[in-house]
Amino acid sequence: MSLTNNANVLKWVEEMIALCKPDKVVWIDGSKEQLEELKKEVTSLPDDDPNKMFYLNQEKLPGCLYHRTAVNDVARVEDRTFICSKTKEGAGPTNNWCDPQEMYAKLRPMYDGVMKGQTMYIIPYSMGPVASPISKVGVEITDSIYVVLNMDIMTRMGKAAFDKLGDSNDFVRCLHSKADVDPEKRYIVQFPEDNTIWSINSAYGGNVILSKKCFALRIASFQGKNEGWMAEHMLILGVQKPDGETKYICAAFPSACGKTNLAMLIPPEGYQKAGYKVFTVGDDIAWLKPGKDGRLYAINPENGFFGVAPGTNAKSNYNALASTMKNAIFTNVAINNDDNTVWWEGLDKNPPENATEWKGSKVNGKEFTQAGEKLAHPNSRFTAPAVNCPCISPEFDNPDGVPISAIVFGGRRASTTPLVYQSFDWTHGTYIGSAVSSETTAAATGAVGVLRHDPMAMKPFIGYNVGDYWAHWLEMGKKLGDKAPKIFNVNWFKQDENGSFIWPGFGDNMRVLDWIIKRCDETVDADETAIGYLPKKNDINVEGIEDEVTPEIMDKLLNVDTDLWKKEIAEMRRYYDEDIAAKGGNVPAELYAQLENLEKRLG
Ligand code: OXD
Ligand code: MN
Repeated sequence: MSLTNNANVLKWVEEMIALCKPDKVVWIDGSKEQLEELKKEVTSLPDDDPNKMFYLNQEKLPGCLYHRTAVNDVARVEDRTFICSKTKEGAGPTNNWCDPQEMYAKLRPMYDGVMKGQTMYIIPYSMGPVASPISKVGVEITDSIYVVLNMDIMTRMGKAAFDKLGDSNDFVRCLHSKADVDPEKRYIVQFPEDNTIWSINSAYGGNVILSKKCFALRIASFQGKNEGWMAEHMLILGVQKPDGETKYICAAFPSACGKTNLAMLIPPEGYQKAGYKVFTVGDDIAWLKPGKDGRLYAINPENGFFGVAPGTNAKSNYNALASTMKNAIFTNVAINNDDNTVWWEGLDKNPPENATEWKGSKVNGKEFTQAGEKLAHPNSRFTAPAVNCPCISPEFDNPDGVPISAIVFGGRRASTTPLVYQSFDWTHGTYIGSAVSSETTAAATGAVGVLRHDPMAMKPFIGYNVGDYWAHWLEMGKKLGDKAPKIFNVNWFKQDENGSFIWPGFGDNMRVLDWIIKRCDETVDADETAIGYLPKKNDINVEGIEDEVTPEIMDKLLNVDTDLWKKEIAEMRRYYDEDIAAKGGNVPAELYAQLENLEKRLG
């Protein structure tokens, strides 16, 4: 029985049934009973079934499940991701493009009958608190129970989403089939003008949890441009100060630069004693909209965390680890067969001897890791409910969102970029965002360790022309005027001559947030430099880490090397000219002007 009378939904579902030809159709109401049935079903599959999920130790990890994906299906696939806007210019130079009708014609035969002998699940979900005016509804159709169970964690899934939708046509139509998981026929396709996403031949989270990158960033960024708001690849955190006031900060870093760690930061002891607390609103995506008072408000459209497991431990991110202790799904980590729990590189120094590595072979984990092999895939993941997070913000479900005081950009840069600096204004901050670049990691397929431009950390996620996206940023700044958040840039990854990191990072990043908040409160001065406002040397609090961050190290962290910056400018000019403008991106004149001003200030 269908869960809604919405004629638009029913018509679309009928079309998709006619196309995919499932044996059975199940509407996901979000009830506990239904989800328990699905868990039973998916864990009862034969061990060699690629869709199989496993119960983990239900005493140590209650409600937790395990899944491994095909070895060629372990990350997002940017080369097979398309923005099919009506025109090529609509998608712009940062996206693969194909004419929408051509793409539909190519994919339709692949979906034709793809669910024969299988069940189609219809998943209604809300991105953001159901009651929030900023939230939006999506419906995902899938043939994968793994997707249903992940969507339950990552979104507000179930009938309430249809109730929110009413008879409106404003929902995103998401179609997923794992098909035969053939990487040559894998497609992750957004049709922004149709509010439609089609994903086929993958069963890996980033390609199939269509609420996340596909909707909440690619489709939503396009919607935001048209409707006057922003969908950004940003964490949202709140810092409660000793005086009780909480300041909210958004931060955009490219994939695997520690967004989840910063979002769940535990302040150093001195800060805790003084009464500071950090609250997580979101770890990956922010939807930002001007509120009634003219300030910029953010909601986290998601309801859980899809985090990278390796490197997560009680020290690096206690809160993330705690979030995974119940009702979580682990994908492509290793199993400790002694007690049916999970393990990954960086969890601790004791790889289990009696292990199953992520591909499914039983190995001696100690010998295996000593031989340089990885027990868990470097992009193995946990899907964990936000409610599990010990520091989840009391405002997490606030339909109005939280008012943002600062926006922070950052990336992995061994040199050039100082620990922190502040832009002169929103337009300069937009330039800084456009200049974000980082060394690549394992979150997407491709080479690791190469420097790539990743404007606003959104390169793989802007659902339209990057030039128009920058223009939209500038437009939003004009709308917000003097109520706009202040914009900063950070770099936790500066290295010394030997390639060692010189900033301790993790919880100590609180010291930088502290400076940022003081700048927002206008309670600390700064040095005006060519690149922006920099902290005065003694204004980054190093109490408790004086041995590690000596005055000499602080000099290095805050150094602005004119020669390196001149190279940076030359590279930015090349990037704007060759990678963007020459390839159909309309770089706003205001950004070129920022580049020229920066050049002049450097002398
Ligand atoms: C992610 C990513 O999975 O950014 O969040 O790659
Ligand atoms: Mn991300």
